Amino acid sequence: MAAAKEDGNDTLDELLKDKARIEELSSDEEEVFKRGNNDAANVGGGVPFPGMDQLKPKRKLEYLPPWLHDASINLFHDDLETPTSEAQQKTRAECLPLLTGEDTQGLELNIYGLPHLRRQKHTDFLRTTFNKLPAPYQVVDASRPWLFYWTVGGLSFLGEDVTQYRERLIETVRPLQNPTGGFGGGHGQYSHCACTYATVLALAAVGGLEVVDRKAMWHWLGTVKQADGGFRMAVGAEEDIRGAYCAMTVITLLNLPFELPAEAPARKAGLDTFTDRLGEWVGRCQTYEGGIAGAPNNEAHGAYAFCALACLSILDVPHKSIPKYLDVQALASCLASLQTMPEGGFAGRTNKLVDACYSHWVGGCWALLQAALSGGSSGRNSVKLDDLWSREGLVRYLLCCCQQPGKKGGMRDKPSTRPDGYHTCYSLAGLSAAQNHYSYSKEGQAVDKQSGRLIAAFHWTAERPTVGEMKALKFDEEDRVGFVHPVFVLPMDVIEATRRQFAESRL
Ligand code: FPP
Ligand code: K
Ligand code: ZN
Repeated sequence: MAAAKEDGNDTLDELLKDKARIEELSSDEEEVFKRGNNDAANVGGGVPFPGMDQLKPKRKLEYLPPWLHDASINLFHDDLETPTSEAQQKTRAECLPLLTGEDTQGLELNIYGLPHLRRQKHTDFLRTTFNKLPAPYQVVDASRPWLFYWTVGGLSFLGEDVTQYRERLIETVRPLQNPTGGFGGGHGQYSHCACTYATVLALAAVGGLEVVDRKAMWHWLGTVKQADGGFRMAVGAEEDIRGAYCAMTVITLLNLPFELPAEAPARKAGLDTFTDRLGEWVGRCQTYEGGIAGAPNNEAHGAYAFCALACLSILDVPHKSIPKYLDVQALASCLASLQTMPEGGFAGRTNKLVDACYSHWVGGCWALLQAALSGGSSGRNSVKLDDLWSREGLVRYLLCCCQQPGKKGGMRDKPSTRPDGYHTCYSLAGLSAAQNHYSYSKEGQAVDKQSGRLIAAFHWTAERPTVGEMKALKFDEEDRVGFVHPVFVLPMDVIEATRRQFAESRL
């Protein structure tokens, strides 16, 4: 290949003259390329982005994906200016120099010019989220278990041993557990599905689940199950899809009976189990856009798509439950449209901005959809969902735009925001989804015949990328995040240990 100059400082014009390179491009790419040079405004869609024409990629052109070859082109520019379009242009402007290498932020780069994963810095950052927190964190006082999960989850994705936090975490969450079952966000607070989910995951990560009162948990979950099949977040609180996913996760990981307790109010409406009418209720959350809303008739949001797909993947084997209750094609096309250009990450909803946390909430959906469409056949070659989204785009967004440079580390929503535990945890989970392959085993069963446990979600396998795939996505083995369970969002080995821990447990 007629490569760009070795010093990597070629201007865009010099690179454009590289005829040999242009000849290697597909005709579409070539079209975009030429538009940049000629009368861009006359060609449908491609208009130069104001202020961006000065941008000079420092990285070799061959290492830039086609959509970044000419950063002055804005393929999706619309002349109508609104607060939404202004916010998008601002985001585009803050991301482009980091994506192209115009601004490397002083990060250490790999041979493709992409930043390495700052493993040690992110580890150090996550550890500080276990220290005394600054005053603004007061607003998350009722979400303390989330802070525990994001920290130990994120650390474990980075390959850290988090069992050192076992005793401390057990003693911290003990007062959050209510004698009537479940965990609240703080001492004296009502039990809540999200806090309970986060506590159970954090405890699983450190190997401390024996502190959970399983019997009380089962009774409490019976009080939030609704007659229409869904779950409330707490007694008397809103019913939404987070509740369904959180409750089903807790039931499965702790091996609680899936029959409802005798006193559960939903029994009066004729329900017998936690799973009754659940799939139908999840199906009602799918909207006209194809995406999933938090509850029937609400706006679709990518984060709820993950909750729906993961919940259905607990209910039954994904190739049965997902197509049974959802229009998979419509959902896949809706989620594909959430990957933003030119940033490469995902937005949470139509016409909103890219945000690193959706790397997990949306990026994590692909493995579940893949399993839904693969009909129980494992492996990467069955149905090619990879054609619907760009792993390369997501990896580049996370490594270039979302790593906090300098001393601090941690990962952030987008360059203009500050890193936090939530975005660090879910950026790493999303990076793992983009870098690795997850598939559902052919032999997957919904229910264990002997114990009656819901085991559909325990049949996932993970595979590392090949050397060729890592080259194509332009990251090195040292930048690879470990295997994150596609349904429970903890390391795969933690989920296997949890499955085994409760395999023989009865109430
Ligand atoms: C909008 O916020 C965000 C939502 C409506 C939903 C967020 C839900 C989650 C992140 C997942 C919860 C899952 C569990 C398991 C508890 P916004 O308007 O600030 O963001 P946006 O502009 O990106 O939509
Ligand atoms: K957001
Ligand atoms: Zn976010």
